[in-house]
Amino acid sequence: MTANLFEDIDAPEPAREPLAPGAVLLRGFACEVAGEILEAVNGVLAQAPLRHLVTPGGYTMSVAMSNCGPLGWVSDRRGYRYDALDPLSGQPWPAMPERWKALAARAAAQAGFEGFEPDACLINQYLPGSKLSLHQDRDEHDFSAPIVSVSLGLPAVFLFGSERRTDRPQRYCLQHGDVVVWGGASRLAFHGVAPLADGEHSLLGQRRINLTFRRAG
Ligand code: MD3
Ligand code: FE
Repeated sequence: MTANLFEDIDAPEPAREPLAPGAVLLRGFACEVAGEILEAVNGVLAQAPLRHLVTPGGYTMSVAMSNCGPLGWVSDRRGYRYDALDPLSGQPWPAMPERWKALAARAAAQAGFEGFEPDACLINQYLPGSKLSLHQDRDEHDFSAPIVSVSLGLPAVFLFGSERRTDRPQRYCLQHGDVVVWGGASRLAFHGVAPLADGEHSLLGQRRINLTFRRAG
């Protein structure tokens, strides 16, 4: 038998690491296209700049955010919601690049979610010290669709709990190019990001960018 010692490496599918029921880590899935994604991020941010949103409780978020696609996630003193218009410009959010949609759909399919069609992409920028407190993503209409996240730049410690806020979360390091699909039983899990550590990334400098693809409407 002539076993192909490289068959795992040659396989077209990336390593699929199950994190929890419905949650799958695709390590390095977006590495090859990271440069191209970053160029498109810059294009989107030229139209819809990053901004620090205020929570309904009156706190200014340390993560800077923007969106592209038909819907964008926003927060202000009135609450969290998806809106078709950027409140800064009063204009629709920039279009979601077709290549991003295709990447998100391909990642979702790898995790068993066929036919994922995101209508919102939230862009989060973390600088050293930026964090995202433990929360659930529940402003979307239909929780049967997964959320696909793409991490770029500096690594982050991602906190992943259960549907109960009080359960102690697991910690994972999310690195440049990592893609995670969060669906099924993990869709309403509490999660967050620990304060970003200092560092320098060759492509992104002193920051981390996370894209989350969502079916919001
Ligand atoms: C698990 N962003 O934007 S991405 C968010 O790294 C958010 O910027 C983090 O949480 C970030 O809402 C984490 C990973 C992620 C996104 C959505 C999830 C994990 C999730 C929804 C349900 C469960
Ligand atoms: Fe979230």
